[in-house]
Amino acid sequence: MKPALPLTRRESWRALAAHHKKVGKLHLRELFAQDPGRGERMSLEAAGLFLDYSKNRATDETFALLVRLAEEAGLRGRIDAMFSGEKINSTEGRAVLHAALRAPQGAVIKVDGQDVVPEVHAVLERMAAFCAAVRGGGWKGHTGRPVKNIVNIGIGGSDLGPVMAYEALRHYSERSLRFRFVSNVDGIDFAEAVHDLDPAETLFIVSSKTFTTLETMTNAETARDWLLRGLGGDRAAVARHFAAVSTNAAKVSAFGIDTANMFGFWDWVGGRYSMDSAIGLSTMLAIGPENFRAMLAGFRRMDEHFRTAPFDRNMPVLMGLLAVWYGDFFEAQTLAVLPYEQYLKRFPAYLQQLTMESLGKSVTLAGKPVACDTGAVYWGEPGTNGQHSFYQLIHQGTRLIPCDFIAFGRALTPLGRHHDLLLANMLAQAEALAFGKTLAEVKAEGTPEGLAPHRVFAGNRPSNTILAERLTPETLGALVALYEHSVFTQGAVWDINPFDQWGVELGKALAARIIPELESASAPAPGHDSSTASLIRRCRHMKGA
Ligand code: G6Q
Repeated sequence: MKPALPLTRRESWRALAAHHKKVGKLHLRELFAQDPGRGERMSLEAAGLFLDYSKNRATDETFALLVRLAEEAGLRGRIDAMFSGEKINSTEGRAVLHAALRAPQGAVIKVDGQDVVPEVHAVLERMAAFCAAVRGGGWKGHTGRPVKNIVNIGIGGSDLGPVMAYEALRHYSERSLRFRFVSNVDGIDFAEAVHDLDPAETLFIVSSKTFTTLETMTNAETARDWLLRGLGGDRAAVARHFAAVSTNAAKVSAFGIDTANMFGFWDWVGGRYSMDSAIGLSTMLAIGPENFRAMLAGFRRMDEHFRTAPFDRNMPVLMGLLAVWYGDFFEAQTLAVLPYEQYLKRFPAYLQQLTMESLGKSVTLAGKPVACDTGAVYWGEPGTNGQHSFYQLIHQGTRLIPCDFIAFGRALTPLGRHHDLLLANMLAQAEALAFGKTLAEVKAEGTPEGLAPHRVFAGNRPSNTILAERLTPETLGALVALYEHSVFTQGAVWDINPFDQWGVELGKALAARIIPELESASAPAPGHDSSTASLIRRCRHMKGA
């Protein structure tokens, strides 16, 4: 469904712009004073997650207007189109069906007339059988020893999800297995990952949708050399020590991997939306098939909520609309994601790809320049560490940085007072950001005149707080799906394609040209700007060429 008018000329956009003039300066102190029930009222539960969105610079009217914006953007039709397998990734001619990866057995989702759900479950079952063999010690390496180390080789979407999920669900992982993740083409990544591993006990999972990615194939070849060196050079060893996750059977087989140990997925799964496909093989090896299925169930619950809940009670929709509100009307450039949960330490990095690769676009679906700012810079670190570094700027700097706080009511490993201290800090930060401390309050504490302005906290810094009872595979699935669908909502409002990533291509192509220029014995022919040419000369000189 094509919206009739460009975004910024639509009625809802203009109404929001006028409304922003009216409420943009309202302080959260006033909003809370006017409505004592605000904290409870502006909250929502879905798929095991609780969202408090009351500390946002928004009134009931703001939310009503934002919902109108979503409606005018045709969000409902776009959601239906995604879930029914339409080729909404129009620049790549593909359906977008990560939701099918967690569809229950028996559901019917068709792509080009073909129901994809049975294939999804067939792959999940093969993954489960493989995991049972490896985890149970039945899978033997080339010398007859069971696997103790699992090294996932992949990059981007074939790495960030697996790393994040492994770290997030470590509590549930099989501790007798060691997991490592290699992504960077910098050889140090591989060297450090294997320096203390015995090849006879090591299984590599080469995770690459295309099986052509420079970094992954370079690391996979280095891994194969390392393995063969360590096991006496018999190429038959490769089949016992390598599995692949890919859509490219020919290339997997050419590499020497037995396609019986290849786990497939489909072109309708985007890299950054693939952690719940076979790309999650390392996750399943770590936490076991049952926990993996529980994670899928969490995704599914959030999918259902997103698909069916009215927009004004829809968690991903509200979070996506708030991101639009701050980015386009308050000119916020960034958004901080602050998990108060050490296991989620890689969650901000994961979200960076999900949000920024998806929403870093400047043309609409029709190829016209967008009329407003699109994706924000997402960043963050786990609390409380961030409090002792960059929170200063969030509290007292000149920029508006909306924050998402994430925490869990119960610790997975309760240790003395730790969890209460952790939660108290998170609650305090959100409170301090919203309400601040006035000059009068600072002075009333007896602060010397000259110091008082330095100790003022303006407040009015918005945040969401997401709480769940415990970090479980299911809550992780729901949390990831929450952000996936928030991204979808933002993409729909901006009328951009959140499923392609053409912006990564130019650098790749230029690197392919520079590689031989660095490696060749003779000086490269001219053909670069003077800066790049001189840097190439210097690099060649430094490596002694
Ligand atoms: C994600 C991108 C990208 C991709 C990597 C790895 O949405 O498509 O990050 O996941 O470039 O690609 P391969 O899995 O094909 O190696």
